[in-house]
Amino acid sequence: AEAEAQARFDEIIAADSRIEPRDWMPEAYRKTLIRQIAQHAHSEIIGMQPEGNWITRAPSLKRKAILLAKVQDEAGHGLYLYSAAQTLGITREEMTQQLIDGKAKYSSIFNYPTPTWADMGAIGWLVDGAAICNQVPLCRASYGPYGRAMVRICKEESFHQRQGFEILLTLMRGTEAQQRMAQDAVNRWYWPSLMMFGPPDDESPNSARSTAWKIKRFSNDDLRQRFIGMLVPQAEALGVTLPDPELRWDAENERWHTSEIDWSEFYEVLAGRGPMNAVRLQNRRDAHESGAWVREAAAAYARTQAARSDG
Ligand code: FAQ
Repeated sequence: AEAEAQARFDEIIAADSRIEPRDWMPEAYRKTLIRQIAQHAHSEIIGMQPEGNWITRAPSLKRKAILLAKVQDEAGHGLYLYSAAQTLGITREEMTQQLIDGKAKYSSIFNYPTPTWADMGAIGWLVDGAAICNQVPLCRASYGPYGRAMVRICKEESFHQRQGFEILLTLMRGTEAQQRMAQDAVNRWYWPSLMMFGPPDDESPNSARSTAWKIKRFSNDDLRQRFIGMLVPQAEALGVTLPDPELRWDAENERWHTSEIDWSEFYEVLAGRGPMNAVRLQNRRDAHESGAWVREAAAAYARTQAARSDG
């Protein structure tokens, strides 16, 4: 029976069709999806902090309303993604516990500080830009609930990217000090945004299987290349410089030639030693503790409602 179920699974994958929660799936496929979707959800939730830092200090009412809406979208993405992971048999409580215990990964990018308003522009342009490059192909991921969640998330991410670009454009059309602030933010976020795509292909242990299962459609390095290709004309339009003196189109090999990415920095951040790891995790723990009464009240309300409808 197991062999038959495996054959059926293989057929669905080969036909580019979708695996749904009630379908049989190999345990390793289930585990890899739980890993990736939970990490993705955690990234959205932790990812609210760097920008949350500027909500009370946004330079105008309009900017504040836009930033609030964006950070709320991130919360929404986190919740969809936790729900998608739950269809695979893990609970929201387990995932939350793993995050606050420091046992779960989330994107390296959210462990960098946001000292200036221009960081809101750079995050929208670079971080959401990288997120879109990575996530558009995930709309076709073989697991139904994940792929479908990605469709709406990508639409919202493109609004996020435009608003970041527009913040930087406004600063670049402003005073010299504003232009310097924009360029400085781009300098700080550029390399970490390239690291969002994950380690180089020859150091990416999960890629081969995830590609065979049609969770991943492009390699980490291919998506990184595509992202650089998207940035170059946009940087020109903005009038900012991408902080890589070696960056050029290599026509012979049909790829962008770049300086070496500092992978030791990436692995340090993954090991919990990035500039903001400890702060991000502590804030998440504090928020979880101070929200305990809400969870208790909601559970008590659910119990009384259930008791009433029984009677
Ligand atoms: N940070 O073998 P691979 C957002 C880990 S966007 C931390 O290549 P895989 C929107 C990886 O987990 C950000 N860890 O792994 C937003 C693995 O460790 P494990 C979230 C990383 O899975 C914008 C190990 O390295 N997006 O939140 C990173 O095949 C603005 C080996 O790597 C997603 O999560 C990293 N950058 O490929 C929100 C997208 N890269 O698990 C707020 C979905 C790699 O074996 C504000 N995820 N690692 O212990 C993916 O597409 C994939 O998981 C990759 C990694 C491409 C990230």
